Amino acid sequence: MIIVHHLNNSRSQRVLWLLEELGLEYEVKRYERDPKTMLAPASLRQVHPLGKSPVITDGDLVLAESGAIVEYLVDRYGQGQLAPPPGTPEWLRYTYWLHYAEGSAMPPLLLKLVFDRLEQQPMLFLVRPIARAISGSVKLTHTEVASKNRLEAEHRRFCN
Ligand SMILES: N[C@@H](CCC(=O)N[C@@H](CS)C(=O)NCC(=O)O)C(=O)O
Repeated sequence: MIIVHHLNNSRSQRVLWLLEELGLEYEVKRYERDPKTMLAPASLRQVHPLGKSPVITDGDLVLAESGAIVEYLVDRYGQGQLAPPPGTPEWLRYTYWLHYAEGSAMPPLLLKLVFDRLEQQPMLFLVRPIARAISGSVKLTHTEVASKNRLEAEHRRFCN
């Protein structure tokens, strides 16, 4: 039986979505983030040393990294569904987008999340404008403009 070690509000959704698409049976073991730090509980580290979610177990196999889990499940249980045949141009494109999600799309989104949170934190009145200026500058160069330009370029290349 496949067990999904699922953290609330996490990329584990990618895995649950895929399992539903493939119509597979699975169990969900739930973990809750620390409400202050938003980090995963230490118990997740006992499943996999990365200590992050998602992790799946399937018999003796313990696998982390959502992209690797997606590849494993499609390869092991997909029976040709959801992935094009290896070696074809469609397969290259599939691999590209699979890795794009974590490799290029997620870092700017995560930076934005972190800096948005930082701006909401309680801080001294005098410090707030400085924190906002730094945060605004990072978001502008590393999140909004960067991710918008990148996405537009990707879409022009692949979707026309
Ligand atoms: N690249 C990893 C990222 C794993 C990751 O950062 N998971 C987050 C949830 S989306 C997590 O466990 N955060 C809690 C923590 O870092 O303690 C993947 O795609 O699985």
